[in-house]
Formats: sequence, C-alpha cells, structure tokens
Amino acid sequence: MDLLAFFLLGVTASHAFEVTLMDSTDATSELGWHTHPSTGWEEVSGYDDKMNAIRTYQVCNVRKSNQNNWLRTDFIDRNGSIRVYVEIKFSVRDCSSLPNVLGSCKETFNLYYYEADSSFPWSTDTSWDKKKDSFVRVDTIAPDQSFKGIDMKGTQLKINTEVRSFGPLTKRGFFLGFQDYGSCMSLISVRVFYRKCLGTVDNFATFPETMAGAEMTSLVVAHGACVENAEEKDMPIKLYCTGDGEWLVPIGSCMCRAGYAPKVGDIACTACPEGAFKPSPGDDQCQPCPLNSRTMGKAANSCKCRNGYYRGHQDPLNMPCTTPSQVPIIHHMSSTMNSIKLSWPQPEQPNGIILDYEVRYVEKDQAETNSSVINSRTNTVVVRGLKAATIYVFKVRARTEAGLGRFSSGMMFQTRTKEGVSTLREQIPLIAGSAAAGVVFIVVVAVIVIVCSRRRYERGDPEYTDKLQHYSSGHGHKIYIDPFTYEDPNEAVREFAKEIDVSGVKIEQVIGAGEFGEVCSGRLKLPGKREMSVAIKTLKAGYTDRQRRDFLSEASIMGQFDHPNVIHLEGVVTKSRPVMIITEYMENGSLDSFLRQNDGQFTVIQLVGMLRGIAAGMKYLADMSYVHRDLAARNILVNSNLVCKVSDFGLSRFLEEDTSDPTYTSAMGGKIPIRWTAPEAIQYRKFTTASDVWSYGIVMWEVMSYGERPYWDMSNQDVINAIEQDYRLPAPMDCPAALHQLMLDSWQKERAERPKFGQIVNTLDKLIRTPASLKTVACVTPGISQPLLDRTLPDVTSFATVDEWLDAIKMGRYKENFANAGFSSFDVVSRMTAEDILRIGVTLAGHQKKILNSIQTMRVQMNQIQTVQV
Ligand code: ACK
Repeated sequence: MDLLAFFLLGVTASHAFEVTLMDSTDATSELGWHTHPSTGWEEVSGYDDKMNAIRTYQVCNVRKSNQNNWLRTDFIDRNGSIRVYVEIKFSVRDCSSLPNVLGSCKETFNLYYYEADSSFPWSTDTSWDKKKDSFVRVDTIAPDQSFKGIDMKGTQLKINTEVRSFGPLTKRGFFLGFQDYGSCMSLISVRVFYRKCLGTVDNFATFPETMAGAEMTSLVVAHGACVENAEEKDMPIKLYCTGDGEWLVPIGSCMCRAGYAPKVGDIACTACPEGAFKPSPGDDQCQPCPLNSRTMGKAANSCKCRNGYYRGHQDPLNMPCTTPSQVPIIHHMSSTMNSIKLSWPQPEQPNGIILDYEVRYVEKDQAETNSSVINSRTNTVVVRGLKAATIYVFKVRARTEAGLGRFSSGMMFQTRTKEGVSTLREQIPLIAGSAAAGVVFIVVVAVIVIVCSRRRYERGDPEYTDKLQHYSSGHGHKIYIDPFTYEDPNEAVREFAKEIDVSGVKIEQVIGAGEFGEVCSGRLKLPGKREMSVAIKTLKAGYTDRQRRDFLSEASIMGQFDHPNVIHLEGVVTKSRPVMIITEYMENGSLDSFLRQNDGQFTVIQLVGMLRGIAAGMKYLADMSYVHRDLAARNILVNSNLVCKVSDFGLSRFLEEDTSDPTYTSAMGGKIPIRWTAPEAIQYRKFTTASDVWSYGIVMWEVMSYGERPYWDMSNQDVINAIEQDYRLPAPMDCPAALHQLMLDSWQKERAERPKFGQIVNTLDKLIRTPASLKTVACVTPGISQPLLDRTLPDVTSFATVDEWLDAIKMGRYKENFANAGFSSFDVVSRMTAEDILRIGVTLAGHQKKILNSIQTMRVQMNQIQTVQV
C-alpha cells in the first residue's frame, strides 16, 4: 500500500504527543545562556502575554553596522528523538519606526543548532564562538508582524510564534544558536520538543510507544501484538506513526478467538459468560446456548447437549439439542438363508419429518467397525447378501431434518440354515450386546436367550419365557420394553423416567426399608404444579454400578405405565446423591399389613372393589405384555380412598442369589415367592400372564382372609407337594362362594384354562353390580380340587372353654361380655344369633361378623361335617 493510500484512509483518533526537552519559561532564575560578543544579547527579566515572570534575551544594536551577535543555549539532551521542534516566541521592532537606522537595521534572525555528545564539547568557555561555522542553520526567521513603538496606553508588543524543526539527530544532544545581525528584538521564550505516537490498543492489538520519524513525511512502522484471547485475522497487524506523531489506520487486524467476544472499542476480548457461546473467531458477539444445551463454564465455543438430548453431527452449533425418539424396537418379519426382513415402528416424537432410516448391521462377534449400512425410506427393509445360519446384530436410527436420532438397541436375528422362509412367530429377537464392547452380562443373557430360542424352535413352542421379559410387536397398543434390552440401561432411565431437580424434593420421614435403601415419605414440588405427597425410594450410599442399575431399572419399568391401578412414577433423581425414585404417595401402605391392621373391618363389596382394582391394573400390565412375577398383597399399595395399585417392578431379586428374604426361595438361578407362584413357573420358570393370574388368585385369598399368610405355616416344599396333588386353598372365612370359585379358576393346573385378567375384571364387575351374588358364603365341600385344611377355623373340639375359643378366634376382648350374658358353654354359644351378639355388647360390624362366622363353623364342626385332612 502506498503512502497516498494511507492518508486517504485517514488517521486514527490518537493525537500527536509532544515531549518537551527544554522550555525557557520554566526557568526560575537566570537562564545564563552564552552570548558573544558581550555587547550583543542581554538577559532581561520580563513578563509574557499572560503577565507571567519570564527570562528573555534582547538585542538592539540597530545603529551599528556589521552586527553578528550570538546567543547559545545550554546543552539539550535529545532523549532518543530523531527530529526536534523549536517553538520560538519573539517580538521585533519595525525598522521604519526607528530614526537614523537606515541600512543597518534588520527585522530577522537566524536559528542554528550544533550536535554534540557532551554538554561541553569546547576547550574553553569562550572557544564555542570559534566554532560558530560548524553550527547548522535551520532557518532565517522573520516576524509575521513587528511593532512600531510604545504608545500612551502602554507596550504595543506584537508577539510572534514560529516553529521550526530539524533532524535527523544522531548525537546525544545539541545546542541551539540564535544569530542577530542588526535587529531590535526580544526572544521571549524558547521551547524545544519532539513528537511521538503514544502506545495504543486498536483492532484488538497493542502497539508500543513509537518515536516519530526523522522527516515530517516519515512513517515509522509499529508491529502490533494481538490482545489476550485474540488472534491475527489474516496477516500480521501493523500501524504507522507519522512525523507529526500521529497513528495512521492499522493494516491487518486481530479478532477475538472462539469463546471470546469483542468489548466495546475493539480493545479487548472478553470470555462468553456461562450459558453463552461463540463458535468461531471473529467480531460476533456471544450467543445464548440453544435450547436443551449448556456450557461447562465460561469462554465456551459450543454448548453441550443436556443429558438425553442430542445434536446430529452435521447440525450447526446454534441448533437446539433435541431428543429424536429413538426407534424403539426392531421386528423380525422373515428370514431366508441369505436375507432378513425387518420392520420397526416410527419413533413417537421424530422431531420433524423422517427423511429416511439408517440400518446398521454386523455379524455377531464382529467389531462395529465392520458393520454395513443400508438406508431405507420406509420402516421396512430386506437386508440381503447375508451368510446362512448366521446371527447378525441390527440397529436402526431415523434421520429427520433435525438430524440423526439415536440408534435403537442392537437386536440379533439369524438367517436360516436351510431353504424356506421363517416367520415372525418362529424367530424371536435376540437381545444384543455391543459386540465391540463385549458387555459380559448382556452377552451371557443373549446366549441364554439363544439357547432357549433354539429349544423352543425344536419344541415348536412360540412363547418366550426366560427370566427377562420378551417384547413382541404390538397391534395398536403400547408394549412394555425391558430396560435390560438397552445396551446402556441408563438410556432406558433417561427415556422412561423424568429427571427431577432435587431442590423440589423434601424428605419428611422414613416409612420403611426397601431392597436398596430406605423408603421415605415426603413432598414434591414440580414447576407449575401443586406440591404433592410422594414416596421416595432411596439408593443407599456405597452402591455398586450394578446396584444402581438394578435400582433404577424399576423406574424405567414403572415409567412406561400409566394406569389408575398401577403405581405412578413421578420421576427420578440421579444427578445428586442419594439417587431416588419418586412415586405417588399411598397413605395406607402395603395391602397385606393394611388388611391385618383392619381385620374384619370392611364390607365384602369394599374387598371386592379392592380386588377389582388390582385385576384392572394387572389387565393393563398384561396388555402391555408385562409379566409381573411377584404379584402379592405385599406388593399392592393402598391409598386413602382404598384404591389399590400394583407396585414393585424391581427385577433384581429374580436375578440375584441373595436368599436373605425367606419369601423368595432360590430356585434354578433365581428367586421365587413359592406360595404365590404357579407350578409351571416354579418348575421350569414359565412366567407368563397366566402365572400372574395364579398369583392374583392368591392375592384374592389374602384379601378375603384379611392378610392371612397363604398356606399358613406350611413349608414351601409342603406347599409345592400339596399343589402338585391338586390341593388348593379353601375359601377364607366369610368368603363369598363366587369369589372362591374365581380363586380356584385362577389355580387351574393347565394355565390356558385360567381366566384372563379381562375376564376377572368383568366377573368382579358383575358381582359388584349384583351384591346378592356375594351373599352365598362358600362352605367346605369335598371335590376334585380338594381344599386344604382350613386352619382359619379352629376346631371347636380342641377347646375346653368358650374363653379359649374366643382367644383362638382373636376375640378374647369379649370374654366378659359372653360370660356376663351367660354364654359360657359351646352349646349355648352355637345357638347365638346376630342380635344376641349385638346385645352382649359387640358393636363393631367386623367383629360381629367374625364371631358369627366362627359360630357357624362351630355348628358345622359340632354337626361333624367332614373335612378333609392333608
Ligand atoms: O407397608 P408399608 O407401610 O408400605 O411399608 C412399606 C415400605 O414403604 C417399604 O416398602 C411403603 N411404601 C412403599 N411405597 C410406598 C408408596 N408409594 N406410598 C406409601 N408407602 C409406600 C410400604
């Protein structure tokens, strides 16, 4: 760029800076400059135009010819400057105003300088005048205006100001010389200075202080250094300092780095605050993080997606992070020896139009890097060119305008061994582990599944009954997804359980002990919602990864359900300790203890209402293809309105070997609650909805007997044997026959003959609508399905007194009432009526009923109605 271009660009805002080297007006005493000859210049005290006392030099030898009067300053150090400026203020008498001076009077003087390295370069004090020839003349200086004389009003001085400069200077300093050759003048002040460009910050670069050049037209280059957190744009930045000590506009530029934004004035780069980012170097400002993303601190050049949110590889950084819903499942449609046909449901929230699907597949046990990819515009694909009898791992993900969604969990399917086409019912999905990662647990499970699937294939049995739940294609309704089919079960938690900010959770008291830690009651305040009571399951400190995973698996399961008779998950707290699962609060706790505490207190309709609720919850779970495996009154929770809800979806106790809880008996690698479990599930782990129906029958029995322990104190083995020999639990005391019949139906040996939950709900609804149908109380009758000895009805013959009998039926508190009213023998007691019972002071309806039923049984026993002994 040439000089003209610089000037066209203009100068920067920084102004020239003058550094004074000498100023005669600063002198407080005599200046003592050197004169020659002594008849020439003379130091005189005076005043400047502002009436400040100053020292001046005057000369006025105008009537003498050949004047050559010199005045020399003291040594002036140039202080590194190259060019110096001399500002002279002076007044000159107009020669025409002086009489008799014609020819000799002058009105100008000469300015000289003499460079030297020391303050006294001459041999003697007066020898400097011999060197006058070596002084360099700067200029002859003429006044703009001279004055004519002094009038009546006072001095009519006309002060002139002239500035001259000279350079380049090379020695340490210099002297100034003033040569008068016949004027009448006064040297009022002399100031010597130089100019420099001050250090500056411009265009995000700092420039050092720079001396102006030797000539007025000189341009001295100064190289800039980018300020902190800035970088050069395209070429090194520089500025030019002019002879006047002014900066020209910069050439090149620095710019703020990514993560840093310009501060007003282009002088600094400041870090983007937390929650904002700047993706690239430049002059842009920081922008707030897009939706669902955050920074990990200040000066971020991008925002990271919050957990559970994603951004496609090609998505710009200012795009919100989204949760493209993952393709939930892959269905196997058919296989040949070298092809597999797959389909999958569309993600529920694809975040825009699905452009296509990416199907990735790799032979099982091969690294992911060997995988192949096919794209499909529809949610079906036939993958061809596969090897026969080979298992492949498939993953599918959707691509929308918002980017690529997450891959589905890997699922394994196998090509056929021989020609023909297998159908969906013949081939089951195999749970995939990450081949590359080699997650041992998943692989072990996959192997178990493969073995089971082969066995089933051989048996032609289409149902999948291994310990992990199987998912199948749904036809119009939602299907439960086992969290353990996820390669990373944490993903299932993120997908199905809402993360709750711990600040909204208030723990109030411990209400029990769960499998993984304390269970507490508390309050939950979610944004925009009213505060509510909640139950909080906590994960005790010092847990292993596996315990955390198993603990949270319950939330991933519960989070998939939404039914009034299934416990509702509010969310999880996983980002702080303790890890928590938060559910709705059920004021009356678990059903078994609730019934025991309220023995005989409810009407049959109330009890049937509870059973109806449990059956409705189970129908919902069965429709979702969820098999509970641990349906029992202890796992039903009751709220203040007596609404019963199915709970306890933990899988872990079926998988672990811990035998600390005697309810769950270890059997074939898992734990089984024998008394509640169908024989086929005990024998060969065939857990199905039909085995849940068996357990439901036991829950009915628990409810109708107010929390009695099924099979009382019989050993597990005795229970297994009795069931095998077709013995079944008898009707609990006071149990309507229709309900006992439903129990017996649920305990059919052939699981296909057991009622479905939908049928159970309908039957119970009918009974509730026609209460008369509940009036017939079941009695103990012999039959093909023999009742066990009903130990809830004590044998009257084993008691010596009525008091003993009252104790046995837990009504000992009424001993005095019986005795005082004369009911002291079995004979009279067996004839008591409901009115008698009320009259002697038994006012509680439940107790009246219990006593009345026991009296009825007493009558049966006294009449020697046969019972069958085990
Ligand atoms: O019988 P409970 O009072 O009812 O004692 C157990 C204890 O915690 C350990 O499981 C109680 N519990 C569990 N979940 C809830 C809930 N959602 N609401 C109220 N109590 C609960 C259970």
